[in-house]
Amino acid sequence: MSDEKAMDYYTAIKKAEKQLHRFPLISVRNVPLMSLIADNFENIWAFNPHPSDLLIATYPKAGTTWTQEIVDLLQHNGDAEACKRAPTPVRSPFLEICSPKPIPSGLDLLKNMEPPRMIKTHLPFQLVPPGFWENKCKTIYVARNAKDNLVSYFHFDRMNQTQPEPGPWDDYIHKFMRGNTGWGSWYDHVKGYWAEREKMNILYLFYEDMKENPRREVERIMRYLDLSVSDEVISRIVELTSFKNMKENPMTNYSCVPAPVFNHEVSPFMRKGEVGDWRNHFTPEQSNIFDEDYKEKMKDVNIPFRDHI
Ligand code: PPS
Repeated sequence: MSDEKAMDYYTAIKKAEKQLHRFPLISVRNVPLMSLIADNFENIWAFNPHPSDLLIATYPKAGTTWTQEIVDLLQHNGDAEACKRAPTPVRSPFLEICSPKPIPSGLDLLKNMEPPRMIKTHLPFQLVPPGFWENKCKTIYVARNAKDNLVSYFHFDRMNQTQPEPGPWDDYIHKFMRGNTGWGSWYDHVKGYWAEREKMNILYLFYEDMKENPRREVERIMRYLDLSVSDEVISRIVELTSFKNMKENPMTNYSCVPAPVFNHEVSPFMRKGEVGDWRNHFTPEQSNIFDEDYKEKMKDVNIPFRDHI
């Protein structure tokens, strides 16, 4: 079953090969989105989730896949085989993603799934379809410190052949600071969900906390979802969702998305999975410029980000 589903997805991408290229970004309410998403935004906005659906929201590269796997395992009492029924983007559709046919869009996949569904989005808070808040859907937001998030996004934009070219590293830093990357400003994104977390009952997690103490964070997710699994199952989930295991697992490592979408030879989807890799990329001067700008942009909030643990 799982091989079949992975193969459907893989084959659809191969079939769409000629229509795939690096799509430009188009502004939707001042947020730059991949043109295919921008063109279909009305349908995305109109999506009406079921109250039992769960939303996993992140700025790109903040720990989405990791959280999706933890949630799926929690919902299946740590059953690794059950969670190998299909690759991540089939088990947990990406709400706004649109691709040339025959690749199914996020909405296509959702249409054929019964609630409760686990839905991924990178949309900033103000662009999330209002049905999620009207129906009081549970929402997990994962945030990652700006510098590591930027580094991960830079490598992803190199390997993802449907996103704009990242260009040289130094230019990319400025692009990120200006909010000129897909899904817009990291600063506005993390602040948008932070401001709404209490009112909308959003579980706001940090990638660094998950790295520091995965067990504690898996337990937090479990409580938020009103689930209860044994200590032994928690230990198993922590092990199954280690970076090493997820990198080797074909259902979580995005090998289901081949070139010409993801060119894993340029940079693997499961790249390093570390906190502090930014130190291997930023020069001291780039770091100072970034920090000055960061202070200014983040002066109105106190979100406890850590760029090392
Ligand atoms: S996406 O494309 O936005 O859905 O990507 P996303 O899953 O949010 O982020 C990918 C980064 O998360 C790392 N990752 C992990 N880190 C630690 N442990 C586990 N289990 C794990 N799974 C994925 C992945 O390696 C990317 O980060 P970088 O820094 O590029 O390695």
